[in-house]
Parts: sequence; C-alpha cells; structure tokens
Amino acid sequence: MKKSYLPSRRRMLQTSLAGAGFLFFSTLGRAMRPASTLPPKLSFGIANLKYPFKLDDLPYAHDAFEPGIDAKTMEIHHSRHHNAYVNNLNAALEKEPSWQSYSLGDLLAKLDTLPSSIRTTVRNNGGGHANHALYWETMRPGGSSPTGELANAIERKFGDLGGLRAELKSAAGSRFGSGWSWLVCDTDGILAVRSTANQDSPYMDGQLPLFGIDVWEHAYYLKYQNRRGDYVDAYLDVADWATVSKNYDSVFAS
Ligand code: MN3
Repeated sequence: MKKSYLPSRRRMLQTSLAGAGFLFFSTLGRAMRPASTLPPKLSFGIANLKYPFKLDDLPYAHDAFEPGIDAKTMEIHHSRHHNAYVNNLNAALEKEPSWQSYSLGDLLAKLDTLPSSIRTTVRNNGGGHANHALYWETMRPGGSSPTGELANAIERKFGDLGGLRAELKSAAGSRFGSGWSWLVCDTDGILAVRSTANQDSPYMDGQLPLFGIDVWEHAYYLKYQNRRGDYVDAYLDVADWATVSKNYDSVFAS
C-alpha cells in the first residue's frame, strides 16, 4: 500500500503543481495574448502593402467604364475618397512609429491591440485603403470570366456565376447605410458572400476579400441617385473574375 501510495501522492503533487503552472501560464498567456495575425495563406497582394501607403494610379482611364460607371464618379472616388483614406492612414501611423512595420493585413487583423489613439482611424482608413485597392483591381472594361479553381468553387457553392451575382446583389441591397458586399474565402478556400458596414474589411475577421462591391453612395450617387441595384448590376458587369481567380489560386499556392 505504502509503496504505491507514495508515488501516487507524488503524482498528485506533480499533477497539481503542473495544474497550477498551467493556470499561471494560461492566465499570463491571456494577459499577454499576441494579437491575431492574418493567416500566412491570406497574406499576399493588398494584405502585404506597407507604410508609407500610396495611392496607385488606375490602370485604365476614368471613362473606361462609361456608361455603366461614369467618369466623374471614377475620378472623384479614386482621387478624393481613396486618396483621403491613404493620407489619413499614413497620418495615423506617423504618430505610432512602432506600428509602421506591420502589413496592412496585419494592422486590420490586429485592430484590437492597436493603441486606442489610432485604432478607429486605422479601422476606417486602413479598411478604406484595402477595400478600394481591391475594388479597382477587380474591375476591367468589358469584365472577364472566372477560371480554374474559382470557376469550380463558384459552381459548387452558387450553381453558376448568375447565382453568385444574385447573392452579391442581395447582400449589397440589404446593407443599411454605407458598406460593402463581399465574396470572401477562408484559409481552406471555402467561399462565402457577406457584407460589412462602413469600411470594415474581411481581413479583420481573418478572411480573404476576393471581390467587393462598394455600396457607399459616393460610389454611385452622381449617376444612379437612390438606384443602388442598378449600380450594383453595372459594377458586376465589369467584374474582372480572371483577376479574382488568380487571387483565389494564391490561397492554394502557399
Ligand atoms: Mn468608396
């Protein structure tokens, strides 16, 4: 009895010490929990942009999408709205140099741990920069079709491109106020349609934004006034699904 009791007691002691240690470290771990970081599989392209951020020129003329998306809206949207997001984001990071080395994707994924003095500015303007960079990247005059893995995944999830368009349009129409309608995927490439308010980015939730429709009034009011649905159709008509397909392939390449 005694022989077995002692080791057993020692085991209990060890177990309870280990338990205390576990509790201690898990408590410490919670207190010092590292900020969530964007998964490496999703960290490419726009997610990898770094401070100082800059406004890229558009790869097409402002009138390239007439009559669906008018030239004046394109010009104001890019040179004023998007430009302001870039400038405001840089101004915030100028005040917090220790955050200047983080990628745009990580800044958005780590919002909760940013200094409170810049958190809201980075949320609105970092999101604004990422969202608009994608918006310009995934439109091209005449549009294009999905290819490869994306074409297969759309067929599995939505039946066909028409099914995906309908879901994106529905998410755009039901977003109250300003925001975005998105096609996103996770690290396994699983597709989903969702919307976000304001300039919130799917990167904030560890998702890859593949395609986004800007439903702020500044994106369509000059031409469409309150007819958001007509603008959404016009943007979907010039969607560059070939570029979206290439971005989707990057998730599987790593
Ligand atoms: Mn916009």
